[in-house]
Amino acid sequence: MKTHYLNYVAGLSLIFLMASCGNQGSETSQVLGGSAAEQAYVAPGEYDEFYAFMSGGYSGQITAYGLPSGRLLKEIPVFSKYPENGYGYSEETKAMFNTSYGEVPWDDSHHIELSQKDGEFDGRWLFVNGNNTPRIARVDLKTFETVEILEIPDVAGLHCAPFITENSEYLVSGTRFSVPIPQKDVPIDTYKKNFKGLINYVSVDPEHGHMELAFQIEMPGFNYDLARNGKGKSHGWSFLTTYNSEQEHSLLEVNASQKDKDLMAVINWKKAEQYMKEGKFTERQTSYFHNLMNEETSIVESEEKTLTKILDPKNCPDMVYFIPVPKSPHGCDVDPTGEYIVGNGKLSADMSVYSFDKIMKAIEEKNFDGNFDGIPIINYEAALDGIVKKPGLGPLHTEFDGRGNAYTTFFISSEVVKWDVESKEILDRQPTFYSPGHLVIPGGETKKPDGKYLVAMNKITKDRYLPTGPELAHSAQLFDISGDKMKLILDFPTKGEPHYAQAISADKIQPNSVKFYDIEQNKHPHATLGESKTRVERDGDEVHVYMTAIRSHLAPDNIEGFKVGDKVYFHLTNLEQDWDVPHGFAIQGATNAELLVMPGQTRTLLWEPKKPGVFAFYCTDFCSALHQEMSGYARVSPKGSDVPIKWGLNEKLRENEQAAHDFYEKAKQNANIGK
Ligand code: RUQ
Ligand code: CUA
Repeated sequence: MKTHYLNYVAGLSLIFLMASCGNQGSETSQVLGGSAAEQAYVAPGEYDEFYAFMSGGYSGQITAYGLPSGRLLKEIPVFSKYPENGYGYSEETKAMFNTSYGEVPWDDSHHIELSQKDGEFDGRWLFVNGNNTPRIARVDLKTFETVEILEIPDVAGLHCAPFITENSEYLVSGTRFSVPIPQKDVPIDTYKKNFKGLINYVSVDPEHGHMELAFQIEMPGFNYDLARNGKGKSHGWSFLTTYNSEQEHSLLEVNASQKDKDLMAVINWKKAEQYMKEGKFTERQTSYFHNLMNEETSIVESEEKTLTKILDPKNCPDMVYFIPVPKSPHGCDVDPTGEYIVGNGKLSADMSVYSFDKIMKAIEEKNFDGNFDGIPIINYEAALDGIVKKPGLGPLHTEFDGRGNAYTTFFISSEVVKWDVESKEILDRQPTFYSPGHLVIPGGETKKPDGKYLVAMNKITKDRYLPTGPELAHSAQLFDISGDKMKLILDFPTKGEPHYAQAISADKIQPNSVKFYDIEQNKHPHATLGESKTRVERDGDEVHVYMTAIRSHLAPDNIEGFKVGDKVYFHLTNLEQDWDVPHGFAIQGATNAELLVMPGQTRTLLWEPKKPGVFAFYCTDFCSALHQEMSGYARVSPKGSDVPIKWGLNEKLRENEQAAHDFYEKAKQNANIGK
């Protein structure tokens, strides 16, 4: 009964939508009432079934949403500084933004990749690329914090990244723009002679997740766009779409669309590993930064690296091939069995589906149509499994449900199309509002998709929501894909412009969340492990304040003896050990941001007082009923004055352990009122 009704509703909605393309916001909301809304409804107090991690595009960050509710759970700062919690402003995290260009506090994040084991998500880490200053970041899903950023040298626009292999061996990352390698001052019209593209293999340490640039493959000067790695039988291979095989450098919209077919790169990375072992690489001097949060001190340590190892396909036979793909390909997706590779030509009317077995056979039989720069081009027909005929306009990305179906987004005709991977037959199509880029099915790029939902991430919003000035909220649309036909069940705004997302069952992440922070594990050199150890130390113009926070006071809370021109470092240790009790710290006149200090952690804020007076500081996180009382004063005297350093919470407490203990107990009781 219910399904019938829903089908009827879905049909109706289609009619409404087709009837008016201008302003259908109200019509869709009418037909989306009732049972469709119920499917996405997660009652207050209940949890979502999935986490969806969306890249933030030009926000440089990641957002975590719950599915099916579409509720925004958290914004995780990655490539952009984030005053909300002091990421990039605290002394401990500043180094996360170090690059060979200096401190770069912003980037453009596109592709989320969750770590995998045996071709399934394991819920440990999340990787994301920074396009503009080529970088890859790692987020630890125990804490939802960015813990590592690795710069990738000698590439430009790291768009084709960081695509993961089935045991997280590598993050395959290709350059979007080819550039002179090594960088040098040459006329742009020497493109064909001087410009090259690098495909980077970044290894991931299986125990700690640490990234390392294992090797780079030097390729012709195309634009490397997207990639996927093989799985199951095709494990050990990477597939990367390229455009601009014309090798043009101006007006690409015309000049890079001349040829009927571009090329997909097919890389045997196991072979590449073998060549690396045999020493077939060349080394080159360069510069790139590796920034890693030390787990014990929680301080980011930054290191400049100066050497890379490069493999040249000319010296490494059987490592790289090309296959023709019709008309400016974009997405490149491998089905859960590892047999089918979908190449979407943006300007092609059809979609080409390749067979891994056929590719292998063609390679074995040397069924090549010449080569490009010595790289063999596999015969198109020999590699092709079949064609999806006239599926829609502007195919971009494909994901799979694990039941033999593929789902492709069509940017121009603004729809999601479901088709049968084996028969290539089209099974269903549903409109999206409007122009979807990526789509995501939980586990949709793994061996075991959770084919219950699909989220389309739309590029053009127009009339979906109440207007918010010229920049409208982007929209994500949730479809139920458990039945034969897709059903639109929810529409929610997103932050930034999400490019890609990955979604994972909550039970792979939720149990691992760190809940207790042992203060004894804090090895920060400026940690203050107990209120009796709080102090203020002057060293020339530098003053170090060793401060603690516990509900509901900061210690010390009265400090005198600062002088104009000092550099004051507030090292704040949060003495709480239970999660959900961060404390914040802000002081008037600071020119950076606040600190938000997690339980058991130490964070440092630099304050440079500019004028004499008495300045207030306070906790910024409403941590208890007496949060408003969690404050203090800093006295600043003129430069050269002789006011001595002096601090206190309460002199009696500092000298008398029993009094201090009683005070904390009382304070904690007060703090728990109303918590
Ligand atoms: S791309 S909208 Cu930046 Cu992944 Cu296709
Ligand atoms: Cu601590 Cu408010």
